Amino acid sequence: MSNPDKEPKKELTVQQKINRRNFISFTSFAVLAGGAFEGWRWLYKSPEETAGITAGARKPLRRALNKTELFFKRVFSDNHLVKTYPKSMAAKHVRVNSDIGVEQVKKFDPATWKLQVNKKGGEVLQITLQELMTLPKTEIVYDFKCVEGWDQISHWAGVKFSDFIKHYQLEDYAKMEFVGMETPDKTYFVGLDMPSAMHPQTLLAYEMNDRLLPLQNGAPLRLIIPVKYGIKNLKRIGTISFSNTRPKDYWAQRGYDYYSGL
Ligand SMILES: Nc1nc2c(c(=O)[nH]1)N[C@H]1C(S)=C(S)[C@@H](COP(=O)(O)O)O[C@H]1N2
Ligand SMILES: [Mo]
Repeated sequence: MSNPDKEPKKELTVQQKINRRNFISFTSFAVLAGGAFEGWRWLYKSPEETAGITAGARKPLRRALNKTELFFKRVFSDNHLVKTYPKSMAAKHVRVNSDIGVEQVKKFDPATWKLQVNKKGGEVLQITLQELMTLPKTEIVYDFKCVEGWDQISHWAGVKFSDFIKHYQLEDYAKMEFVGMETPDKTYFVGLDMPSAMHPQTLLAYEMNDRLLPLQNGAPLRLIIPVKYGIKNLKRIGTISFSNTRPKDYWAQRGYDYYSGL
């Protein structure tokens, strides 16, 4: 004879199981929904990033944006070449746009200028223009684009940044994430992601239209980085440095996109 107490007890256990499952699914749903809401509130309430290189986004959002940016950089930066044109299409009168750090034409003496490359341990490599001109020369004719809405096909020549890295045995530095460049007076400065700096069309340019650069266009040496908008094409390079953190960038500090790629 079976124990009469056992049957109802077993049924209760089944009922309990059902109850427990209901409880689990409802609470999980509530927890997830609550989590989503809390996540949104957390993002909404979290502090804004420190204004500097970039500004205006919540800190966690900026972290996510940086990740996304990195993803697209990896997908698009490698080996895509900017369209080039025949020399005959290059503008004879090249625009002179903005002149921060290059305005003092009289005070600046291109003859005594040397490119400074900051190395580890405070060591500074000093390179003259004459020395740079002994390296292989690369030319490019491409459509230079300014964020202000103009573009112009222009002709430049100089040393490929990647050739420069090889020649001065800076390969270890090129393994870092960023390059920073500034004018000798440090009033204009740009930060570049390494893949764009090492892009085969990026030049340390000293010529425009087959002549040495005019001062207003960046003599003695300027950056020509066709994968970026004009703002990144620093005129009159004073110093080059390497880092794994974003170097300061003049226009990014003023709200423009740090990457500023085309
Ligand atoms: N030192 C320095 N480099 C600079 C700038 C500047 O103000 N100072 N302006 C940038 C911008 S916004 C553009 S569009 C190009 C213009 O180059 P260009 O004067 O040779 O046409 O230089 C870039 N490099
Ligand atoms: Mo520009």
